[in-house]
Amino acid sequence: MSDTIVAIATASGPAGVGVIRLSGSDAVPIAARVVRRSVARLAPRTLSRATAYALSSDEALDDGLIVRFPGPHSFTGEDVVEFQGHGGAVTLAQVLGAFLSAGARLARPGEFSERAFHNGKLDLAQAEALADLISARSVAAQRVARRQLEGSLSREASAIASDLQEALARLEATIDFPEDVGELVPETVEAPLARAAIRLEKLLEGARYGRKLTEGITVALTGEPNVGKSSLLNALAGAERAIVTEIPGTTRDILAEELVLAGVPVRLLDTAGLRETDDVVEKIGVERAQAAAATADVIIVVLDATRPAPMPTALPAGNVVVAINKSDLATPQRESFGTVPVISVSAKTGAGLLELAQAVVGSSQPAADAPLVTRARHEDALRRAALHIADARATLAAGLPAELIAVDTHGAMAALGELTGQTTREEIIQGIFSRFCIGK
Ligand SMILES: Nc1nc2c(ncn2[C@@H]2O[C@H](COP(=O)(O)OP(=O)(O)OP(=O)(O)O)[C@@H](O)[C@H]2O)c(=O)[nH]1
Ligand SMILES: [Mg+2]
Repeated sequence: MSDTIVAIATASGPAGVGVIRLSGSDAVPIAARVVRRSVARLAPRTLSRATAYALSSDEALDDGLIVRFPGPHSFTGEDVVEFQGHGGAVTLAQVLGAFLSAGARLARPGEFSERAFHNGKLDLAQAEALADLISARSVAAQRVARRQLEGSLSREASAIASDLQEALARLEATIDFPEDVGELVPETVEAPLARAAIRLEKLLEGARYGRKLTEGITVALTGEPNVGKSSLLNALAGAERAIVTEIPGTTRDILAEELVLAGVPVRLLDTAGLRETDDVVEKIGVERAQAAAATADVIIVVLDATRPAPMPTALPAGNVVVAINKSDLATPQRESFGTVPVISVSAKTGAGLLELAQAVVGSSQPAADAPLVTRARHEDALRRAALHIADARATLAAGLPAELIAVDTHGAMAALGELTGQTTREEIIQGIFSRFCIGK
C-alpha cells in the first residue's frame, strides 16, 4: 500500500495544455472527488471529458480530460490518474490544490520514477536515462538517452553478468563438489572472464564521449588580440554574437554562447586577446581570459595565419587545440605543435570549422548503435567491475585456489549490479531520484 502522490507533470509557464498526475492506491477515489464522477468506471487508458472542482465550494476550476491507468500496467506500476487541463501557472495550481485537499500528497522530485523503479517497471540505468532524455541538449544526447531508456546499457550489463555467472558456476562447482567435478580447468574460467573484460573495456572506451554528451563541455577561445577569436565564435554559433572589429583589444568581457559541436553541447567562451596593456578595463579582461582558459575543459588557441606563429611553449597546459585562423589570407605555416592538433580555419569562409569542432570534441566517438555510458556513476561502477575481473584473472593465472577467484568474480558482479540498481545502496538510489524534476 502506497500513499497517493500528485504533481504537475508539465513544464511551468503559459502553455496550451497542463497535465497533473496522481499515483498511488487512492489515486482513483481522490480523482473522483475532484472531478465529481466515477473514475473507477472509466475505461482504462481512455480519455474522458471532466471538470475539476474546488472541494470547499462549487467553483469549477478547469475543464479538461481525465484518464485512468490501472496498476500494474502504468508508468509507476500503481494506479495512476492524469488530469489534462489548460496550461498556465494559476489554473494548474488551483487544480493541484483540489487534489491535495482531496487527500493526495505533493510528490517529491523524481518520486514517480522512484516508484516505477521499486515496482520493477524500470531499472536504475533506465530511470536515469529518462532524466537524461528530458534534459538532453543535443540530438546525439537525446538518441543515446532513448537507447538507454529502451534498455541498451542494461542489456550489455546483463550480457557481461552472464559471462561472470558462467565463470562463477565453474568455480563454485569445484569448490562445492571437488570429488564430482575434479580439478579446476583454468581455461573454462578464463574464457568467460576474458569475454567480460573485453565487453567492459569497450563500454569504458565510449564513456568519455558519453559523459560529454550529457554533461556538455566548456571550451575557451584564447590567443593574441585581433587573431579572430570573436569571429570564430560567431562563425561556430552561426550568428553575430560577439563584436568584431579590426582594432586589437575589441573584446573585454567574457562572452558565453551555448551551441552544439559534433553532437556535444558546448559552452563556448570568447575572451579578451592576451597582451600586456596599461588600459585598466582591458587588463581585467585579460585576467578574466586567463581564468576562463584555466578552468575550461578544452582550450582553442587561435593563431593568425598572416603572422608568425609563436613557439609551442606559449601553449597553456591541458586539453588544447590550435586553430590557425584567416587561412583565406595566407597558408598556415605549421601542421602541429608536438602532439597538439593544429587545424587551419577561416572564420570568414567557414573553411575547417567542422574539423575544428571534431578536434575539440575528440575523436573517440563510438559506433552509433553501441551502448554508451553517459554517467560518472556508471563509469565508476564499470571501472570497479573491470578491476575485480583483472584481479580474478591474475589470481587464476597464479594458480591460486578457486575460492579467491570467486571472491573477485562476486565483487565484479556486485559492481555491475549497481548499474541497474540490483546492488545499489538505498541512499544512493534516493540521491539519484532526488535530482529529478518534480512530476517525473
Ligand atoms: N580575412 C579574414 N579576416 C578575419 C578572419 N577572422 C577574423 N578576421 C578579421 O580579423 C579582425 C579581428 O577579428 P576579431 O574576431 O575581432 O579578433 P579577436 O581575436 O576577437 O580580437 P580581440 O577581441 O581584439 O582580441 C577583424 O577585422 C575580422 O574581420 C578570417 O578568417 N579571415
Ligand atoms: Mg574579440
